[in-house]
Parts: sequence; C-alpha cells; structure tokens
Amino acid sequence: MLVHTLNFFRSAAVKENQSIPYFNLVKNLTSAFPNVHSISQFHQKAPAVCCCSKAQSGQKYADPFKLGWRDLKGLYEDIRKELFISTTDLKEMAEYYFDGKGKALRPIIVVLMARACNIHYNNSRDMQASQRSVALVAEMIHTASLVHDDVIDDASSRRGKHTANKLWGEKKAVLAGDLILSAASMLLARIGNIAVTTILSQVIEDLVRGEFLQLGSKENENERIAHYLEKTFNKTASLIANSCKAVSVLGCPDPVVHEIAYQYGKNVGIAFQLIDDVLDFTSCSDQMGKPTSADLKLGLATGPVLFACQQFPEMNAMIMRRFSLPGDVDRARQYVSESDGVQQTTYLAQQYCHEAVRQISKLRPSPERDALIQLSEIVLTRDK
Ligand code: GRG
Repeated sequence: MLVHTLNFFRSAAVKENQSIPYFNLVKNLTSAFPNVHSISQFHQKAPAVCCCSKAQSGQKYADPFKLGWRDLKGLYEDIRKELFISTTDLKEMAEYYFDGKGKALRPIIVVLMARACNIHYNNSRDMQASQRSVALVAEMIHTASLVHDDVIDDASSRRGKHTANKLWGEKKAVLAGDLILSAASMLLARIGNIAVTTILSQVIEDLVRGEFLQLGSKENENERIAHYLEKTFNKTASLIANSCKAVSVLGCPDPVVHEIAYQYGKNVGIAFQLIDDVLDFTSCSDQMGKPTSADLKLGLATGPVLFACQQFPEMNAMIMRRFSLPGDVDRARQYVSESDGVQQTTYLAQQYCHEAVRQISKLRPSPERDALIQLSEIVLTRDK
C-alpha cells in the first residue's frame, strides 16, 4: 500500500519534500474529524494537523475569517446589487444563494491574497476596489456553478435548504445560473483589465471541462488517479488559483508573485476538494447541509474509493459500472471503511497544503500571508 501511495505521489507531481513519516501521519489523521455543527465553527476551528513550521512552534496566526471579513463587509448586498434584474421571479432565484449561508471561502482567500501581495510589493496597506471586485466575481462564478451542478446532479438540498432546481424546476434554475454568470462577466468587464478578464474567463472553461471529465471513467487503473486530480483541479482549484492570480496581477507587476499566488490557490483548492470527497464518506447530511455518500450515488469514484480499490481490486468492476447495480453503493462504502482510503486521501490533501504553505511563505511576512497559511490548515481539518 505504501508503495502504491508513493508511486502515486510521484505521478501526481506533488513536488514538495515528503518529510512526514507516513504511518505516524495516518495514525494522527484517523482522529482528525470531530463533530462540528455550525458554520461559525468552520471559521474558528483550531487545526488538528500542523502543516507548517510556525504552527508547530506554537506561534499564533491571525484568524483568516476575521481578517478577511474586514474587507468583505456587505459582500452579499454588493453581489445582489450586481444582479439588477427587472423580472421579479428571476431576481428572487438569482439572489437565492447570496444569503450568507455559504462559507465564502473563495472571497476570503482572494482578499487575503490581495493584501498579502500588496504588502509584499510595496508595503501598501490599501486594497484596491478592483481587487475586492475579484472577490465578488469569484463568489458569483462559484455560485453559478453550484446552481448548474445541482441541476446536473438532480440535487435536492444544498447549504441546508432546497436547491433552486427543486424549488423552481430545472429550466429556470439553469437560466438563473446563466444570469449570475452574466452579472459576474459584467462586473469583470468593469474591472477593465484584459489580463484579469482572460485569467478569470479561463476558470469558466475549466469548470465546464471538469464537469465533462466527471462524466467519463477511465478503464486503466493507472490513469484513474491522474484523471481524478485533473477533474479536481478543473472543478474546484482553478477558480481559487486564478482568482488569487488575478488579484496579484492587479496589485503587483512581478510575474514571480503571480505564480506564487496561483500555486497557493491551486494547491489549497485541490486539498479543499480532496477533503470534500473525504467528508462525503465521514460526515453526516445535517452537518454538510447536503446529502452525503452523494458521489457514489452519482456513480463517481473519488479519492477514498480509488485508494480503497488498490487494496480491494474487486472494486474495479463496480467503479467501471459506476456503482449502478443494486447494493453497489453499500458494498463500496463497506470496502472504503475497511481500507485506509480516507486516510490516504487526507494524507494527499495534506501534501497539497504543504506545497501551498511552501509557496505562500515566499512572500514577505504579513498578517494576511500568515492567515493564508492558517487557512490551509483549516481546509485540512474542516468537517463541513
Ligand atoms: C456555470 C460556471 C458554470 C459552470 C458549469 C456545473 C459546472 C459547469 C461545474 C460544477 C463545478 C462545481 C459545483 C464544483 C464543486 C466545487 C465545490 C467543492 C463546491 C462546494 O464548495 P463550498 O463547500 O460551498 O465552498 P459553499 O456552500 O460553502 O459556498
């Protein structure tokens, strides 16, 4: 199993030194998911797994959510202002998810990255209005993609409430998602920076590609993990990576800083999705605000299943038929629970977070830079 894991890390191009003893880590990680029941606790939870030297030395970081919210006051009101729509029911649908019930992870990362880059470049304490607009655009693209995703998956609940497709029907939900996307595009155009427009437009292509990748499965076992990671980048990490890059471009002319911002966002984004996939196995629906075991029911083999399959090759057939026979979903869950698929996926997420921390540590120290380091730990230890 260890050989499989290490080979996998090589093929997945996790470039960082792997200094953590594997078995100790797996032991620690098995107790890393205590029960948390409110969103505010997602924001405040102390890290259970350290992934940077500063945290190990006991030094205190700024709370990323407190620090980030200083620049995000009125975020949802401002987004709703962007959705100037005359048709009442379309407006109600488009505004439905901008109610403060999401974690706002993307805007938080964006404003922290903006300030970290500004301080790095010219010690500036000011955040530009255009950088804040990127935070709004990121949340709007994210929300539009959730609305469309729920239609594709025929999902009934999200963030603890009914999905738009269940309330208004699929056709109207698709149009509401389109509308949010068009409002995001207009805001992006008003930023008036061609490089930023290009960077954030790439995200939309990546989201669509990610969703397409998810529709297909790989017969070849060796290709499956690469396929899974590519999908993970496209569906989740591209938005975070490119939003981070966009604010760095607005704040600083140095391409080295743009790359640091991008790499931080990419690595944290992949880790976030890997943990999301773990939570689909380890969390309960109330906690997540959406049904769990959803991936298996949709026929998707995520990290925990792919690793479990290395231990139990009999899972191959189930993966190929996308868990479509009666009993497949329960059997796959059982295999996952008897394997160390969850621990290995969490370990992999930790490697990505290490890389994120290594990248962001290249910036000049600032409370915002340290909050981004702290955030990478929260991503690892979150349980909703
Ligand atoms: C319309 C832009 C657009 C895209 C169409 C449907 C689609 C292509 C892409 C789906 C992308 C998607 C929904 C990825 C899932 C990403 C993810 C982990 C979502 C959950 O993020 P959280 O937990 O959600 O941050 P909250 O609710 O907290 O905002």
